[in-house]
Amino acid sequence: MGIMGTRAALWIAVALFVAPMVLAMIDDPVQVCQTLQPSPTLEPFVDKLPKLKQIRIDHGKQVVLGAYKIQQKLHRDLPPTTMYAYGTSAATASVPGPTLLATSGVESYVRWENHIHDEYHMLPVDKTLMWANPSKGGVPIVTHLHGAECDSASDGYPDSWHTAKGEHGPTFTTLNFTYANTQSPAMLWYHDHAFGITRVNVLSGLSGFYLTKAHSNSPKPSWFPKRKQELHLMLQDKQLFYNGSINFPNVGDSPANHPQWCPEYFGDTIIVNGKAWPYVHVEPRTYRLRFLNAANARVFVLSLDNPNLTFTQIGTDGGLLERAQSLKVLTLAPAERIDCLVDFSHAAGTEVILNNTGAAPYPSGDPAFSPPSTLAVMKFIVKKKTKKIRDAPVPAKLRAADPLVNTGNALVRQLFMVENDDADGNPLESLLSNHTWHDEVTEKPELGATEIWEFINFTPDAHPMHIHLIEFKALNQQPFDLDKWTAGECEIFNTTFATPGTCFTGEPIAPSYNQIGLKDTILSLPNHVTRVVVQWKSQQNNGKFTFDATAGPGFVWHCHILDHEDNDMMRPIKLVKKSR
Ligand SMILES: *[C@@H]1O[C@H](CO)[C@@H](O)[C@H](O)[C@H]1NC(C)=O
Ligand SMILES: *[C@@H]1O[C@H](CO)[C@@H](O)[C@H](O)[C@H]1NC(C)=O
Ligand SMILES: *[C@@H]1O[C@H](CO)[C@@H](O)[C@H](O)[C@H]1NC(C)=O
Ligand SMILES: *[C@@H]1O[C@H](CO)[C@@H](O)[C@H](O)[C@H]1NC(C)=O
Ligand SMILES: *[C@@H]1O[C@H](CO)[C@@H](O)[C@H](O)[C@H]1NC(C)=O
Ligand SMILES: *[C@@H]1O[C@H](CO)[C@@H](O)[C@H](O)[C@H]1NC(C)=O
Ligand SMILES: [Cu+2]
Repeated sequence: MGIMGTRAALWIAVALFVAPMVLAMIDDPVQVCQTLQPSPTLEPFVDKLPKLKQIRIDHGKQVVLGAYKIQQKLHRDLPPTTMYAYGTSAATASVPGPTLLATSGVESYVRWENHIHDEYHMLPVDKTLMWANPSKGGVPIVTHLHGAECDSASDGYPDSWHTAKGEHGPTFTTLNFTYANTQSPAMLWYHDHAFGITRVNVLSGLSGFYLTKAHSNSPKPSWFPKRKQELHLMLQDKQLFYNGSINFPNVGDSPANHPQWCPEYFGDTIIVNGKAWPYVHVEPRTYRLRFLNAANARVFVLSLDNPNLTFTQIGTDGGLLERAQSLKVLTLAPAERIDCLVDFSHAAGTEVILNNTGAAPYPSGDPAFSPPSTLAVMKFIVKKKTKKIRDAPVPAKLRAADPLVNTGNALVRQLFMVENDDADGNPLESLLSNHTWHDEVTEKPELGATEIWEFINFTPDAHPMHIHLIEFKALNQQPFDLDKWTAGECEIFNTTFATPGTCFTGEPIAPSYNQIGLKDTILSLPNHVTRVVVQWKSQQNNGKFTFDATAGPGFVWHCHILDHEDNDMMRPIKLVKKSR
């Protein structure tokens, strides 16, 4: 894998010679996994960063949102792109969908409707994978609020999908979702989670931001930048046809087994809030940048091309960090969020590019998936300094430290990741602990229990592991010798570093800078065991969920590389009542 196909090379050659006619060119209908025809060459930084619509949902009344088929211009020089999008009507639906504004501790009610009337999905759907497969056709969807504490009927369980024709999956009960909002104030996001087609539904546009702000009885810290200086940035990558359509492979790596499925989808065009490489004007002062990686598979490693600027990270998936950390790069895997401050006064009157140097796949990297176009994300145009603006300094301590968790009696779950190949060595599937989605439920935590989950990564790729319902915290990570383990020369299960015959090559080490804080998604590196502490309780109400978390179809844990999740790298979770 990895060498560019001759077809792709030819297209580059053609594109170079007839650049002015680029948009009149004809697209190749056959798109092979990993050798997609390059997108048209587009000038970066010509589109303004779109302002996202906001909808308050903290007033106790139900808000109705639908999924619609829309046309959206992703770039000045590109014809409109057909997308699936969330909104309150077909006319107002957009990618990203509207930003939903909730308040911590205040329930909100959203009815999620499906108004996509296509008989077939606009992107290729591989019917050999596990998938919703509605008998009457249509595009199944079910919306998941990523990072939320909510009952399982409102969690977007994959089998709770529904189509515009009213057909639905076996665990479907309602379109009317209730969000408890008992998670800490944080930036969550909603996105489709339909069984086996999440990768094509999210790539088509079905995602949006969901902000939970602190309740008014816990005032906003004075050092928070004002609303006007807060940007929500959804990062994605797409491959596009000359006619503007999304290019998703229709010939897979192992076509005899999976005609269309590819192990990871990487696009050469970077999209922020629905525009390719946008720009934004900023004042020479401190901004709060809240990043979300909503890509299928690409890990972004972000940096600013002005050495005077530093990211001050203040939060992650589940809310504020205990202490801020100063960083020159941010590593952001699919579904992760980073909340940070950047003081643009140190770059007044200049233009600053937000770069990406993340290897794709991460961390090994194949240059074919990181063409020069993927090195830039967006541009900040910083105004000249006219008057002195004094932004409040960030305190060293952002919030009270979390109480220490006693893991003495914690149940330890040893969970491992494998990638299986076909006879020719082409990727076939990715599994969790050797189980497929349909195997019996093995993760049945007791309500209120504290557990240690060990993600043992036997693959060459990093996997962003996501657990629904709760936020967890990284405990440590520990390197091991994969070659020795693969050769059967050592043991990893139930061993410690001190055990003779162990595969570990070192003591447990501290979590990486991108693993700290309250997380719902954590990048589990190859050749490492990543240990996290999971507490099956609410972040409010003394740990008691405001709903019965043991009721309904349950929850899931999975890899957030969407192409993995759709091909069996997802498992059910069924909470059970405390046994005594
Ligand atoms: C765009 O081009 C692709 C590739 O040829 C084709 O499959 C698709 O139908 C076209 N889309 C539109 C809207 O014309
Ligand atoms: C769901 O919401 C719709 C629209 O508000 C309402 O008509 C319907 O009765 C609700 N269904 C249930 C089961 O609450
Ligand atoms: C960095 O800051 C220094 C001091 O304010 C300034 O002289 C220099 O031009 C800045 N560099 C850039 C690249 O903006
Ligand atoms: C950042 O992006 C710009 C614009 O594409 C590019 O010229 C520059 O080389 C990139 N820098 C890095 C470190 O990738
Ligand atoms: C060792 O670990 C495996 C995998 O988690 C588990 O099934 C088994 O029960 C463990 N054995 C012992 C002796 O703890
Ligand atoms: C997973 O299953 C494969 C095929 O059945 C087997 O060869 C392998 O040993 C299993 N891996 C583990 C860690 O149990
Ligand atoms: Cu994965």
